Amino acid sequence: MNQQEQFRHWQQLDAAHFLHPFSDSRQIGERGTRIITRGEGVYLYDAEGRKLLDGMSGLWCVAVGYGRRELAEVAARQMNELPYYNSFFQCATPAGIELAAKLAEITPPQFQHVYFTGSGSESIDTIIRMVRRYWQLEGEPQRTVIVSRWNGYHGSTIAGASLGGMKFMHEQGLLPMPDVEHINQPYWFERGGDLSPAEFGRRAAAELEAAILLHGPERVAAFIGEPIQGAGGVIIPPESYWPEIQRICDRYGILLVSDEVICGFGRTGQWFGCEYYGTRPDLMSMAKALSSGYLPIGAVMVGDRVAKTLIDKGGEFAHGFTYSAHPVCAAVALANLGIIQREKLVEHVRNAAGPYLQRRWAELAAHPLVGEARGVGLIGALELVKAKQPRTWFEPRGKVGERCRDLAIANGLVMRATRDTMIIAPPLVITPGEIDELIEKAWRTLDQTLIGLQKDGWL
Ligand code: PXG
Repeated sequence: MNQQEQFRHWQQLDAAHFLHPFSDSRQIGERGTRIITRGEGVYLYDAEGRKLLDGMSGLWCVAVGYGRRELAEVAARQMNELPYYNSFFQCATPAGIELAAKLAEITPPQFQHVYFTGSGSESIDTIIRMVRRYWQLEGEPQRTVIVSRWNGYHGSTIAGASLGGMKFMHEQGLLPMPDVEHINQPYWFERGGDLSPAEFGRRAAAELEAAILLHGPERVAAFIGEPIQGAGGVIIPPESYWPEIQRICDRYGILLVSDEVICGFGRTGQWFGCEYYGTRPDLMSMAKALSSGYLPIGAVMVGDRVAKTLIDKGGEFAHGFTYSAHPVCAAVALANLGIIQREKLVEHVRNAAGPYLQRRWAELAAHPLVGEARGVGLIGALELVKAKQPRTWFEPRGKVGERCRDLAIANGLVMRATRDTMIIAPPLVITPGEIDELIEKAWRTLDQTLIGLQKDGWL
């Protein structure tokens, strides 16, 4: 089979047998899947031999870039030595122990304990069980309500999808689960109206206090949020938002949970998103860049307040996954964190790549389709609008984003579309030259999107 025949063959098998996450299978069958075969640095290669600059780090994962032989070698060594053992029943493996100690070292000082999982969703489920167990042990078992945000994303399990505020997920079956309360997101560009970002941020945070008072403070267990909402469209809260959320959590004694699945491990230019915003969470969920996506692994950092109660008063915590602290995943995660430290990638994002990307990204705001170009560190978003003043979206929402994404891929750039918000989060190792290439491809894509929209009567 030549390359093209092989590609078609894979597409046929895919359409016949493979049900994809968050995908319309009939549409995939009609249009055909994109099949990625290889990666090196910030680049991907597909089954047709095309080279793509991966502006999304896989799916917010591949912090150290593709093709790290070192990680492959660590995995092979660990597989030969001990491919699997569990961490139940008083057992551990050296890789799991060393990773736990490394995480205690690099996370904020209140975190000395870690609970391992297999993914971000499992981390969220674990947190819900831990939060409720904590309040039981503290003699307040009626504290079961968890507050989160509309349009937040916390995974796809029953609990993760419930805490998440994606209505279209809830609608597909009896969600959210009981005792989950959603408040509005701090999305200034969409909802800020005439308010300054600072005033809007304070009002968005005040919704937490209103939710607490609605249920009664004695009923509320925790608040959970992503420091910057990722999957929801890179919603960057005003500076006033997180300090106010922290103040409200402190005032009512409720636990603060920072979902660091996307913001963790350098994405913002700090190790963790909570450090970027100056909050002091009691729990953090992590996954993705913990292993740069080379193997699946997640974790929950358990702060001293919760850890002390669970350990001193709790006895056995009846919870665990077969693959908690899987030794191969743990060894690769440890080596991945070693690369991030050795190559000073967090500092690289903070001092070099982040500021340069943000400066170049801001230039895109001059494009007629772009209503706002925002970003932090190595995250960026563009709001595609029909008119800038007053802000007017294309109707129906989401179609223009999809067109723009397809054109970006045709131009050799992977960007993601959330409705009509275009998103990037490239690997932390991206160089200034690669950032220039990303911006140049994004401009060309915006120009082509505009011409297409004019031709098809959208404008
Ligand atoms: N929390 C956050 C903040 C996430 O971004 C999860 C939890 C769940 O992690 P797992 O490992 O169970 O997928 C995520 C996952 C997107 C996209 O389209 C984002 C995620 C997953 C799939 C798609 O941006 N984030």
